[in-house]
Amino acid sequence: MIAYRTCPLCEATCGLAIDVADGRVGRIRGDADDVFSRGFLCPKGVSLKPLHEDPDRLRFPLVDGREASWDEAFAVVDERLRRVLDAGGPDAVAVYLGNPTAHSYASLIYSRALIKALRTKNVYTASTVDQMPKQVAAGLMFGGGLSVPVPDVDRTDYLLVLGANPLASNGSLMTAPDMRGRLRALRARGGRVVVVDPRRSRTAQESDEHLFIRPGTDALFLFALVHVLATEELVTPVDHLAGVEEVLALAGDFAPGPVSEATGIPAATIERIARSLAAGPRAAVYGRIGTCTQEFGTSASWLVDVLNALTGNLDREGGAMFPRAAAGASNTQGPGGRGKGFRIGRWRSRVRGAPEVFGELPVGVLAEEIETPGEGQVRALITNSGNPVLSTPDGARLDRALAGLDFMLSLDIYVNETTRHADVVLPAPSPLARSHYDLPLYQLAIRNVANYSPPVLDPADAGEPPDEWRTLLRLAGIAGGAGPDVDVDALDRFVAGQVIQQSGRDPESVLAELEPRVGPERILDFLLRAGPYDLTLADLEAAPHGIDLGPLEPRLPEVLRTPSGKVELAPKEIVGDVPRLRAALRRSPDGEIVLIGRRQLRSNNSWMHNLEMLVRGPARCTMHVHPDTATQLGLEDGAEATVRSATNAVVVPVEVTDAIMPGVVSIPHGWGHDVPGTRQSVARAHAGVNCNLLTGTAELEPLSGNAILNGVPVEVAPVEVLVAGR
Ligand SMILES: Nc1nc2c(c(=O)[nH]1)N[C@H]1C(S)=C(S)[C@@H](COP(=O)(O)OP(=O)(O)OC[C@H]3O[C@@H](n4cnc5c(=O)[nH]c(N)nc54)[C@H](O)[C@@H]3O)O[C@H]1N2
Ligand SMILES: Nc1nc2c(c(=O)[nH]1)N[C@H]1C(S)=C(S)[C@@H](COP(=O)(O)OP(=O)(O)OC[C@H]3O[C@@H](n4cnc5c(=O)[nH]c(N)nc54)[C@H](O)[C@@H]3O)O[C@H]1N2
Ligand code: SF4
Ligand SMILES: [Mo]
Repeated sequence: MIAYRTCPLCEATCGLAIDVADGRVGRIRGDADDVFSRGFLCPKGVSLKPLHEDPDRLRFPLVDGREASWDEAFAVVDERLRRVLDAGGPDAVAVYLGNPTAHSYASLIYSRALIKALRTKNVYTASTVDQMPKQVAAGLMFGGGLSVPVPDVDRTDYLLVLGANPLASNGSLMTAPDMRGRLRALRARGGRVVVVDPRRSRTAQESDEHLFIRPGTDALFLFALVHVLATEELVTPVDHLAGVEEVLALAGDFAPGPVSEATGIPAATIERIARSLAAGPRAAVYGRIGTCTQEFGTSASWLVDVLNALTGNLDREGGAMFPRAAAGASNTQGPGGRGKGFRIGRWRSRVRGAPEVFGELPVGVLAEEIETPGEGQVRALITNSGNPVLSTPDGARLDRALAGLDFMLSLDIYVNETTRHADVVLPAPSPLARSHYDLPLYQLAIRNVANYSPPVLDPADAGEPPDEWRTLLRLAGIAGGAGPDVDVDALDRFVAGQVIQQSGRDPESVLAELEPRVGPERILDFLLRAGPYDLTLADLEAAPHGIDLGPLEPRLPEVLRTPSGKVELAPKEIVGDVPRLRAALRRSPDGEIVLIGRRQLRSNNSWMHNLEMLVRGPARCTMHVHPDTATQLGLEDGAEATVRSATNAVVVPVEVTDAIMPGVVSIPHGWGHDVPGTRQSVARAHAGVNCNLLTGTAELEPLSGNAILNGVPVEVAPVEVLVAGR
């Protein structure tokens, strides 16, 4: 039998065709009939089989490091969590949600239920080491955190890419399987791809033009483009904008001359790029993680869409467009065109007063919230699908803080650098033993698509842990004071009822219509019915290769949820941060070495390094250094270097390459698997170093609270080889 299933590992949502016989998984190929991915897949898709079979993957709960029954594990959670809650109140329990929760609709929906039951302000996610600046910019400009315009890659003639490497990452905040094929098609139809990156990435290699940029200076570059549009009278704004004059005035200070010195991009090039953007009938600017996880992440994210708007490309075919997702998008709910907007800082973190955004606090403050005594101190942590010791800044400090907690619970499929600290670890079923729907990712897709996958294997027959939504509901029961044996089905019905009620419908009658579905399927069925295409889950079940709902269509002004009913091109919060950016113009980068990251095709942040097929071959956790910089610092290819930042130091092998600009070094994140107490034998043998020992938490991007992971000043020196006997 061939089972069809969407790959849950990254944002590309590839269709997989999986051979299954007698409850065993055979070959995994790309599904040639998938309406979106058309047979494309990457090496990670194939690795779902070894992931399913990995003996290190947890099948049973762990309590204090030993295997335990589910009932025993929940009893321990109830006892120890209650103790912390009784002593410290709701805020004494923090929650951290990691990246895979965004790829699990069950985890997304039911983690919310758990957080609600906990009533804690200490909610943290991987978003603040990732895309929060983009969400803040979108929230302020368009009124919704997921109202992020995506480049209409299949129809554009000019694509300006900053800080993204979709040929390695397979795309982010831009769901688009097979970006290589799509970029090649773009160029084949006479279009142009320009990549701005401190590294000549794989994407840059496939582009028409690559510009090296000094890390952290994208906002300056983008402002200079706006400056040129203004001075050369090339502005052709789209309708429904507020604040055009204000933005153009602000751009006055960012002339190509001074910006060229800060960014390293020649003034003439800046002028030419601005003219090309303005001239092309269909152009799109796209910025991703390199433009987010840096000092000016929100400004850079904002300016990307300012440029799209001022060149007439926002919301136009071939420009940057708003998807219309089939399910769960808040920008498809209600009358539209106007809304409550978005506010930063409804509450603040206890120790340094960092503002809340979208209901969470920056993960960069988690360690200090654990360490600092006083009322509201975090004494327990629940992690779900996260590895913050490797993936968030100042990993060493967080590691120490976790060791000092009164209680820690992790929902995870491995014992890794983070979950080794947990009193209790609760596993999840293999991706092949659960259903799947990409609730957030279809809100960011370059075509409107919907695709649901039933489980490939029956979890009970496959000896897999229970579905994660059941685990999360039992935990919600504990958090709410109902003890470890809450009636999961009743609570599930309550959660579904709440979702239905929020959309203004009558829970009882809708619940009756949705019978006999339960769990995330029931909620998905409802969200599809309440969505803009009147689909039902049965429609998706009947279409195993997905349903193509067509190319993106213009959505202004209906997509907006701002109080003014306009696109806010000059939100006061962002305008208020422009002086900080202006000051950066006067900085001299001379002689400074800065650290950036990079993604690798066969990695998935920190967590797929335990699969031999993805880690074999030469060690990948190396530091890229330009030949001139290597000479200047006395570094040799293949030898080790010490890298020291204000936070910490690591020793890492050097790889000399001219694919990185002078003065910049790059270490990939997600490595550093050589700590004691983990249970990942393959990853341990390919340990690498944790680059987030070097990144710090002293400064966070002020508007979004996002961590600054790129452009970190470092000192680099060869490791002295000690000669024995002398
Ligand atoms: N320096 C630097 N640091 C970075 C980045 C960078 O570019 N540079 N990128 C950042 C970004 S964008 C992100 S998203 C973060 C990621 O940061 P995290 O989300 O904290 O880390 P991951 O490595 O994705 O860890 C995922 C965890 O989920 C577990 N897991 C996988 N599947 C499941 C499941 O189905 N259920 C459960 N319960 N657990 C599961 C894995 O075992 C692993 O422990 O890292 C960030 N860190
Ligand atoms: N294979 C693989 N795929 C993944 C992941 C993975 O770990 N491995 N992680 C997933 C996750 S969680 C995410 S968020 C996405 C991210 O997807 P992308 O945003 O495409 O991430 P990267 O591939 O890291 O590309 C970021 C680029 O930014 C560059 N850069 C660094 N600093 C700067 C800067 O200051 N300015 C500019 N202009 N560029 C800079 C880096 O050199 C790098 O080439 O990928 C997802 N897909
Ligand atoms: S590109 Fe992403 S979605 Fe596609 S097979 Fe690879 S990991 Fe899975
Ligand atoms: Mo991410």
